[in-house]
Amino acid sequence: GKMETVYESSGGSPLANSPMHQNINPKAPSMTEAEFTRGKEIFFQRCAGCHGVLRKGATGKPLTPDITLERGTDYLKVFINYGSPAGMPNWGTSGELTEAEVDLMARYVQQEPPTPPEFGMKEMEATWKVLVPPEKRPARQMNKLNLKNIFSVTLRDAGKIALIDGDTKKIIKTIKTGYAVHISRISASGRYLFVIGRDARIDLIDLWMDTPTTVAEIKIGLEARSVETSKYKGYEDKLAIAGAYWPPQFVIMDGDTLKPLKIVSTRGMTVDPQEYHPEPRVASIVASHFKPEFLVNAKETGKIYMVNYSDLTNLKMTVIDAARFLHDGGFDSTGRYMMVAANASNKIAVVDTKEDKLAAMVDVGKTPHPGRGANFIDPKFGPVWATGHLGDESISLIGTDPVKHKQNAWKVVRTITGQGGGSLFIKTHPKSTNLWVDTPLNPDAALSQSVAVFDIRHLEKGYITLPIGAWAGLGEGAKRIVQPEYNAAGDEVWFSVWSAKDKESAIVVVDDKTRTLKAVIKDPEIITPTGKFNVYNTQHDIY
Ligand code: DHE
Repeated sequence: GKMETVYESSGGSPLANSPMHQNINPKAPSMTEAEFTRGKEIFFQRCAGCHGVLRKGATGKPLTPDITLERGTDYLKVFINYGSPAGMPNWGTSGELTEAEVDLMARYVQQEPPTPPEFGMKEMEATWKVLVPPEKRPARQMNKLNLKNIFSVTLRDAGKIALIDGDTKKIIKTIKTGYAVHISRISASGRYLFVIGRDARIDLIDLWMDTPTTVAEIKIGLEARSVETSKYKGYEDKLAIAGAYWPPQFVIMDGDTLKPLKIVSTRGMTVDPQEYHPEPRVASIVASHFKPEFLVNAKETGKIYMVNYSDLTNLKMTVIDAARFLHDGGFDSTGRYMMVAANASNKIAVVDTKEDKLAAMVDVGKTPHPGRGANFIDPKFGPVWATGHLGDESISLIGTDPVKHKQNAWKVVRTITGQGGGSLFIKTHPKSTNLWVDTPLNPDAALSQSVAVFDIRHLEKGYITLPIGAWAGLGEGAKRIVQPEYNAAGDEVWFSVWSAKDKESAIVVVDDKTRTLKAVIKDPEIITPTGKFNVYNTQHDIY
């Protein structure tokens, strides 16, 4: 239970403060208005990530009143207090919730779930700002920065990103963004940086200005995690897309102004059983290199939308049935196949972006969490894409070459053992022979504060661990090591040392060849660093 505790409680939800209709179920135990408000706040901060805003269930079980009323207050209190081996955190005994809060939440989940408001074109347009119009922007790069090797670093709890010069390891600038930034993506040309906050605010940053500057901004919903830009030939930098958790929808925008053009709802039927779902949240999005298409993963329905953006009026979408609870993923080394984790189904879905169809569903370990995954050549099995897991210590290597290694394609050809469960991200680089696997959510601090590294030429030899947390030389604190990311040259790998907001954090840079410490980046501005996105690698989907 502890792993998920950290994962889901790592920050507040913007939905907690949104106005909502309160519909008190007469059969449910009574609550005052103030208690209901507090319950709503705790639910959106701690519970909605797994159970969904409408409590229809996702990674966690459904918690609608038809179920919870039958269980009753006492049963629910025990469950909330102690958690379960299936992954429900022990909110009470871990000290995250007080006894009174446990009691309050047991009563709250027996009420009808309040529905947050919708967010359509009118609301988006009201938040949309073009701060520097395209005609006032430079026609060429005005600064002397080596743009290729800049890292956009999420400063999660500061609501900012830091642009760090990968050559000098100096902070170029920190930029105010949305609340609890989730990811950054780079336009096809490498000029525009898109940053999305958990509050669904997108900041568009122009890296060509004298100093990189936010040139446009919009909010596309109330909660979101993903943003991407058009990468197909002829559409470079033309369009952007963002996916929302609430309302469940995605929006296509102009790539240089963020003007919202087209909103598509993901509400509809699940793949299996085929039943209506009111809240299919948009998880990861990638841009096809083979067609003018975005691939949009809808978590709760298990559907993958291949959205053709060449004609927004006569929108064409190929809808692929994968499996439920799609979350994160990336491309194989050729860029043709998209690999995405259906995490609660313990599967990886493989989509052929040239043929627009499902190539395979591959069974892997418990709760795969690849980030964008890692591509390399297995000495025995040929090209593979790998994922680690939240739920176990295994790393699954899937064959990705249906031409020269047909017998291995879309099969787990090898399973290697990492240092433990609670892994979020795995990484290598075409120029490297190292495979890095983090374990930031492992309950054992010795594991969450270090990283495992395999030699991909000798996978059977197992891994060694590097004490990245200790190398950072920080004081007390969580010091979770999260998300390896390479520099443009592929000879350095960067790790976030993620501590609490009021504790010192750092970025540790390791020399990839010697696996030794190269630099520690510390600064009072480096607060809760999590994701790091190297411009060149993100632009070209290199991982
Ligand atoms: Fe993430 C990627 C959702 C918790 C750091 N995260 C993603 C993506 C999704 C997602 C849908 C894929 C985006 C894409 O590729 O288009 N993350 C969620 C959640 O719903 C969840 C479980 C809980 C929540 O409420 O947010 C969650 N994520 C976390 C964390 O706790 C992390 C470690 C710290 C944080 O910022 O909150 C975290 N997520 C990241 C990072 C990526 C990411 C660094 C991008 C990795 C990459 O290499 O591409």
